[in-house]
Amino acid sequence: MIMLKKPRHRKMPKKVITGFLNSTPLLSSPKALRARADRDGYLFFKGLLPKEPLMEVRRQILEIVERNGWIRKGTKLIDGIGDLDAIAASDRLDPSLKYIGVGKQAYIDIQKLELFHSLAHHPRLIALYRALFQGAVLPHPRNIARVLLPAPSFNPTPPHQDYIYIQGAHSFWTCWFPLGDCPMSLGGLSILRGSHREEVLKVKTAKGAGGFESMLCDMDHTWVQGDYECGDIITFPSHVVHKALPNRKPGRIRLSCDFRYQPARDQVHISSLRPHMGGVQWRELYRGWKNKRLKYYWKSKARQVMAWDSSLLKGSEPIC
Ligand SMILES: O=C(O)CCC(=O)C(=O)O
Ligand SMILES: [Fe+2]
Repeated sequence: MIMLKKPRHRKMPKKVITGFLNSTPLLSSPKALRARADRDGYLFFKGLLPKEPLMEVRRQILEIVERNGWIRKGTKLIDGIGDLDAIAASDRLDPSLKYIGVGKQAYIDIQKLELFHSLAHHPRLIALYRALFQGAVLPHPRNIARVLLPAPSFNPTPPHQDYIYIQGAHSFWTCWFPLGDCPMSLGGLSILRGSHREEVLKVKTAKGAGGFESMLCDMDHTWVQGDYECGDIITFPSHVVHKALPNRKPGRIRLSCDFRYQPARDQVHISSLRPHMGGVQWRELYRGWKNKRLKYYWKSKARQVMAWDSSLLKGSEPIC
């Protein structure tokens, strides 16, 4: 009789804790802040950003969503409640909904919002990264807005490291925050604590933003998840594994920003200096902006590199 070899089920991180450790009390002590980042691989700040501009960006984005017919009639715009039938119909026509949450043209309209991009330059964020990098900060101009309509084809972002998508320097950090309150049930970001010490991990193809999932074999780290209120941010270095929780609120749209920052002294890949998702040039996005300092600020700061390791984005056979 032939004995079939049993597949080895190797351990995947299973431990989960709820509640992010608030690092706000350490803001005045850069050394302690860096020590905590070094220990945990993430920093969460309660109420770092003022709510007003975040809620205004939320409103401006939802206006675009409404113009596309995706808001349920008779609901308050600011609540962000989707028209499920209209969304499902668009979903069949425009594959962008699966990847970026909204249709391509709607996303370009969102990318044109000056206030959205201005958030990345908030003095509190710049001061935070200056303290972490101990030097000048380059905010990447390729800012990402996620407007996750409850489309049938939509899947939550799988566990991944941002380095594979951004490259350039390993020293960049991601900053994620919701536009509005984001309880766990709406699908906020969850972090694999301690994964900042991992190398760049192998990936396999997966559903959800990015299209690849990190293979987390034999890892003993703990997932940290929690509720976010408008104004809270979470930030982490480029090797940290993170994922989105599923959105369990029927019809609710999850809105969030993700921005990237790196020491200005390090190199940056050219793709980080282009508008997110392409299809448009900065010249067009910048049209009508009032604050000149938000436009092309990166040109004089960024040390560009071209090298891109495409092997990091090749799905391998699952090995665990
Ligand atoms: O918001 C999400 O679902 C994913 C965000 C993310 O992966 C990031 O901020 O790097
Ligand atoms: Fe990410």
